[in-house]
Amino acid sequence: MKKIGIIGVPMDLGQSRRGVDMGPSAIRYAGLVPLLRTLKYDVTDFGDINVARTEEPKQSLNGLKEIINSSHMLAKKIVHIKKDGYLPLILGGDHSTAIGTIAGVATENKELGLIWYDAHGDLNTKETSPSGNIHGMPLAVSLGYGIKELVEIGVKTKKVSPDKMVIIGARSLDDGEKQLIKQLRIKVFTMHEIDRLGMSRVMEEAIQIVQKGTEHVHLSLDLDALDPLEAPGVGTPVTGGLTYRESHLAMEMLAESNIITSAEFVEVNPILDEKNKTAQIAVGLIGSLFGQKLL
Ligand code: NNH
Ligand code: MN
Ligand code: MN
Ligand code: MN
Repeated sequence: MKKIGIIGVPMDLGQSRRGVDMGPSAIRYAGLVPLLRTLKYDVTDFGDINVARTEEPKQSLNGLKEIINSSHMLAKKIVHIKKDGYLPLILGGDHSTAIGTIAGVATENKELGLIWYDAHGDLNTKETSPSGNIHGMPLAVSLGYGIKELVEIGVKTKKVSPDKMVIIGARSLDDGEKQLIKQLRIKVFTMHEIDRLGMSRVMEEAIQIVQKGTEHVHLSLDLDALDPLEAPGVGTPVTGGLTYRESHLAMEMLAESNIITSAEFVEVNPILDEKNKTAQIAVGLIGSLFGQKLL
């Protein structure tokens, strides 16, 4: 039986709206573990990473110290459960948690494929960020750009190569992010490409790109990739997003391709949600990712 290991990261210091630290609980309450068990997985919930609280007023890069610490803890925990044969499933928390997740799944000698499913690029550095929020930086950090203490977490500084990754669902990019995308030639399936080609074609192309020459592929799914009409419980909603159906199809195609070796679902904010709707969507998508089908 395949083993899945769940780790929660109650982190809300990477951005300025409180409540996303309750995301892991909300996803658990929406029935994650029982669902994965009905899908015949051996599931262990390893609980939450101990994220330090800070009551200081919000300022640019506030929470950096805490994010560095919890990213180290998360990466270490992931390495440990992987050794024990678990597929790591991480529940956020704001997207700064991806820094620790990717540091934990990246290995010294194997290339990591990466799918970044998000309304945003998360490709800012301290210099380009308009907000100073670290949750807008994790993809840049994983590519080796940005704050040194974050880039240096894990076995190597550059966890992902630009040619082994894709961004899906983008519709809000800052100037510095656009520049980095051009410079590194990152493949971005914006909402335009998804409208034009359809999610099915987009996923076929995405799967080709991320699995080429790699043995492990990580899915980083920010719930704000979905349209806020369907997934309102996120801190930085952007209109014109992906539907629940498109996202289900994307997860089902990943399940069929059998390439995903780790995943994270982030940015669920129960305070901004309507009756835990967004957490329920997260659980539905996780189900599809792990093979749930009607018949
Ligand atoms: N790009 C903006 C920033 O750097 C917003 C990032 N917000 C996100 N990213 N939710 O996924 O602050
Ligand atoms: Mn052990
Ligand atoms: Mn994000
Ligand atoms: Mn986002």
